[in-house]
Amino acid sequence: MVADGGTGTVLASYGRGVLVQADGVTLHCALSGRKQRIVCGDRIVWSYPPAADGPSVQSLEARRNLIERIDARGRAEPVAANIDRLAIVVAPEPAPDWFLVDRYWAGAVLKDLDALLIVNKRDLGTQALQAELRTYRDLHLPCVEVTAHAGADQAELQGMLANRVTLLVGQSGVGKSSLVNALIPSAVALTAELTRDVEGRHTTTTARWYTLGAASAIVDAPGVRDFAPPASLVRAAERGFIEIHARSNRCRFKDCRHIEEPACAVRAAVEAGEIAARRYESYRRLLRLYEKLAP
Ligand SMILES: Nc1nc2c(ncn2[C@@H]2O[C@H](COP(=O)(O)OP(=O)(O)OP(=O)(O)O)[C@@H](O)[C@H]2O)c(=O)[nH]1
Ligand SMILES: [Mg+2]
Ligand SMILES: [Zn+2]
Repeated sequence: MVADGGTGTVLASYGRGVLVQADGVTLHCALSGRKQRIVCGDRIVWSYPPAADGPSVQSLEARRNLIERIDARGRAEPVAANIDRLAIVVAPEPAPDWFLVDRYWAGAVLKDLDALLIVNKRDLGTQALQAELRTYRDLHLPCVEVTAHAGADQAELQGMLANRVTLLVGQSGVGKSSLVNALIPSAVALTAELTRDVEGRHTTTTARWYTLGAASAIVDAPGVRDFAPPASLVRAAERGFIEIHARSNRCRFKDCRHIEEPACAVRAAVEAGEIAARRYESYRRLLRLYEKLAP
């Protein structure tokens, strides 16, 4: 007996419909009425309207948060909703883009999400990454080294992902979908081996929710290049860098951008080696990006 309505969680959102998990079953629901923008992680109310071909979404419950990325035209585009934590995935291969990692972390801080750095493909050797990992560990960003490949012990990662909804982000090819498959053997998330686009890469094209337990889930998002909060938050760049934000109240000017202002405590800290020069450069790049995008 199939229920004729209820609440559910959106596992994935396609152009014209959504995949919903409701009471242990998975349903395809059409979008009804006005154009609803529903994303992975949304909680919705669905029903079977009389005389309809199938179930449809009736309403959207209030979101705890909405994670957006910046699309190619600089506009915010929703990726997923109701997320607790951002897991930033890097690997020895492809070589990490640490500026992108900083940007993801800044995005998490600004959305009040916990953040976690997952170093995948440990089997390839992570020696070359240790200096940068040290920077993050010193800033108390949890870092865990794992491998998604068969037989690996995922207990530590599983423990870190428990009781939360975690969004996996990171460059294409670092192994986000492979991690999903390692953690949830029944998941069949599409990895580079299983599907390839015409250029032979970029396998995950839409965010997808995978339930891990009663209170935990992981969301596999496409390998996005820019994942940042909306452009209206120019001053936000600073808040996203915890060590820069912590020193900004010691700058002479309250609205110091830490670029060329005199008596800037942030630049002094960079010169003294208390703030990593590369993190400061990341901050400058993010600030420039926001200023370019700002209306
Ligand atoms: N050596 C090694 N290779 C891995 C590991 N995890 C994943 N890979 C390989 O890395 C490649 C990319 O993995 P995917 O899981 O598709 O990467 P993704 O991050 O989901 O990529 P996008 O969906 O494009 O964002 C595949 O060829 C995987 O087999 C690992 O732990 N070790
Ligand atoms: Mg993928
Ligand atoms: Zn300053």
